Amino acid sequence: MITRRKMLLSSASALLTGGVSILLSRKQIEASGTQTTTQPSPITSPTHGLPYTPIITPNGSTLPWKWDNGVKVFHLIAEPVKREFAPGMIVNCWGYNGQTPGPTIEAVEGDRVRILVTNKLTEHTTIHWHGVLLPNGMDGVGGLNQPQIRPGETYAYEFTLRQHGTQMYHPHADEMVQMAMGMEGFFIIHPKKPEQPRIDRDFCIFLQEWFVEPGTSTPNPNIMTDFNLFTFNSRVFPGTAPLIARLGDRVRIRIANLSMDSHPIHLHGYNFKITGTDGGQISPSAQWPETTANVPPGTTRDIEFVANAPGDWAFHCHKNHHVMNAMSHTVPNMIGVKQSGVEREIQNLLPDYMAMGESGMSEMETMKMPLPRNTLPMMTGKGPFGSVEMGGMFTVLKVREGITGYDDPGWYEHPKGTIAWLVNE
Ligand SMILES: [Cu+2]
Repeated sequence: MITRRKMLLSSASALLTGGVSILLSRKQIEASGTQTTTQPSPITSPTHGLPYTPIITPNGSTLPWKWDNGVKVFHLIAEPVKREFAPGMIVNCWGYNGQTPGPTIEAVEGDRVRILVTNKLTEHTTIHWHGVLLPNGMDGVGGLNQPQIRPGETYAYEFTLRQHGTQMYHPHADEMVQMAMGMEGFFIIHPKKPEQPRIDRDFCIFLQEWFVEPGTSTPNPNIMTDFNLFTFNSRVFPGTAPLIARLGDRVRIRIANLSMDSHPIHLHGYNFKITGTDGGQISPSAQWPETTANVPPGTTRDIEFVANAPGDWAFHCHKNHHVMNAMSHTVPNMIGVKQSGVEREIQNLLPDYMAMGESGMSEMETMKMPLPRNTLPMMTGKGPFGSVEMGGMFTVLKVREGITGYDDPGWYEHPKGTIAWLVNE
């Protein structure tokens, strides 16, 4: 027996040598406004004339950089951040440069990079460059490879990129707390030789899971298994940005996981190949077709396909509890239990009592129960045909013919006769 309140609380609980770039001519760099000196200024990276397709971080951004005598200089600031998981819920996280995940670092194989890390947290931190091949003293394990970066200090990491692929960055200090609070980011290294065929849309999505008690705002890092919020780039559906592609685009989605669980990420309407991991490229002869990419903790997976099927295609974790928002596993299983007449009788004793779950949980969507503050509905999201009844790790791949830009094109308009229909018997 549960009351509405109890249900909610327990449940609802470049390679630059001698100043000469082999990737970007000096003219290109200047034309793009990138600084070629050490002048302090807002960093703006070049976006034109690049030998690669710039990464798209949905609900996020790319970390700007500037040249300093042939070195690409980046600056990460570790700090507390307030992150809106979806409209109606703001979470007290930790991250970098005001974001979780931190901004995506993008560079090219052969680049020499210097990454400044300033600690604005209340405790020490470090950064480990996960999967990046580098000198041991740059590996960022606090106590093992370097002293801890204390609050207020700035450390510089500098190394030459000897590989390409989808890598990550994250703290290697008080890991249990710092990663559970959202400290992580992509470190993407493009190949020196431009890819053929060229990728048209290159997305990256970071997976994370959290426990935020309903009615509160701060993740509890002590939780080991029973998480209640599951995010793509620290957003839950319907707060996750759709992935937009033009019909015929070659699409790559890079997925990274630093959570405590594996996440089988499934794409509807397509099959794809897993083309890379944080260990590097997978040779074409070793790739096989898939519709779901399992992404274990501490790894990345790149998936690739040609967007040849127009529509609004679901893209989500296939663990059922990872596509809903905060709920509890202490909810009794009432499926198939006849509760008629029971509700009124119990309400005499417990006015808040609500019979529920008899025919499934989708009714949760329509119950409109009052929610604790800063708490999202368990399953929600409006589609063109009604509620999508999803939350958590869910977004939509929108493939359209003839679009001239990548703004959200709205819902798919199905050709006549291509929607499932109601049969009158
Ligand atoms: Cu999952």
